[in-house]
Amino acid sequence: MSWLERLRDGLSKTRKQINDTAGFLGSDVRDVLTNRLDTIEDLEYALIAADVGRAATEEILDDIRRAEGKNLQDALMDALTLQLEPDAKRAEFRKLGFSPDARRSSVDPRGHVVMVIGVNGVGKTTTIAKLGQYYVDRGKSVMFAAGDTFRAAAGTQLGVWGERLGIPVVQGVDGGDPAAVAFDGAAARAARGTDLLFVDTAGRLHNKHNLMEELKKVRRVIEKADPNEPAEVWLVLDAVTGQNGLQQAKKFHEATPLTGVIVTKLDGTAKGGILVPIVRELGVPIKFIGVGEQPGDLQPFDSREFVRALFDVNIPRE
Ligand SMILES: Nc1nc2c(ncn2[C@@H]2O[C@H](COP(=O)(O)OP(=O)(O)O)[C@@H](O)[C@H]2O)c(=O)[nH]1
Ligand SMILES: [Mg+2]
Repeated sequence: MSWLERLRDGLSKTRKQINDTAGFLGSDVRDVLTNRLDTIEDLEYALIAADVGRAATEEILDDIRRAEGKNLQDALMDALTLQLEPDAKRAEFRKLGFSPDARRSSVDPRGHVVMVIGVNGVGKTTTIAKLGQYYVDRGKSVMFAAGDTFRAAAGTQLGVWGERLGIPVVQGVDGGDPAAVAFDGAAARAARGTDLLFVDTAGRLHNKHNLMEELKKVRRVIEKADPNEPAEVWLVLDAVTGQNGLQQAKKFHEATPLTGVIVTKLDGTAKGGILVPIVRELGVPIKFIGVGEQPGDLQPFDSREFVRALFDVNIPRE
C-alpha cells in the first residue's frame, strides 16, 4: 500500500463521520443553501465531532456559503485546506481567492540543531530515525543525540536506528543528565560541521523532576554549546490522541516555543480533524506527518494532499 493509501485508511473514521452526518456532499452549494439548510447544520456537528474546533468550523461554513457554483464537497475541501495553512497564508489565500495549489510548508531547518519534544509514546525516537533518513537521502550529513536518558533503553533504541541508517549517535548514560547529552551533541555537531543534529528528549521524568523545566534547561544548554541553536523545536504529536494532544501541545509551546509540529500515527485510527486546531491555535506549521513505523514512513505535510486523502479523492492506486 502506498503511504497515501495508508493515510486515506487512517482517516476513514473521520471521513465516515462527515459523510454519515452530512449527506448530500455531491450537491451544489446553491442547492444546499436554498433547499437543504439542515445539511449545513449537520456538517457543523460533524466537523465539531471530528475535533476541527468551533472557530474553524464557523469559518469553514462561511467559506462554503461564499462558494456558490461549486459542489458541497469541493467547497468543503477548499475550506478545510485553507484551515490547515498557518495564519498569514490563510489571509493571503483568501485575498487572492484561494489558490488550489496550497504549498507544502518548508522543511529545511533554519539552522543546524533540531530539538524533538513530546510526551512518551508519541513516536519521538522513531520520528528522529525517519528524519535522519529523510535528510540523508537529500544529501545532508546528520547526527543524533540520545537525550532521553530517563527512559530505560531509549538510548539503545536510537543507537540501533543510528547503526541501521549509518548516522552517528551521541549517547549519555541511562539515568544521567539529558542536558549533558544535548550539550555534547551540539558541541560535537559544531566541531564536525555536520549539517543537522536531532536531539531526542525525555517525554516523562521521575517524579521529582519537572519535564518542562528540564526541556528549558536542555534548550539553554544547546544555546551555550552553539549560540544560534537550537534553530528549531519540533513537537511530535500522536494523531490518535485528539483534543488531549492539543492540550499537551499548548503546554509544550509555553515552555519551549515550537517552530514546527510533526503528527504521527496518521495510518492508525486517527482523529483527522485535530490537525486544524493544531495549526490554528498554536499558529505553528505542521512540518511532517508519520504514516507508519519504518524509516521511510515520513512525509512533508501538504494541506491539499491531506484533505484529498481525507475525502479519498485522487489517490493513485498501487
Ligand atoms: N503506526 C505508526 N506507529 C508509529 C508511528 N510513529 C511511531 N510509531 C510507533 O509508536 C511507538 C512509540 O514510538 P517511540 O518512537 O518509541 O515513541 P517516543 O516514546 O515518543 O520516543 C513505536 O512502537 C513506534 O513504532 C507512525 O507514524 N505510525
Ligand atoms: Mg523515545
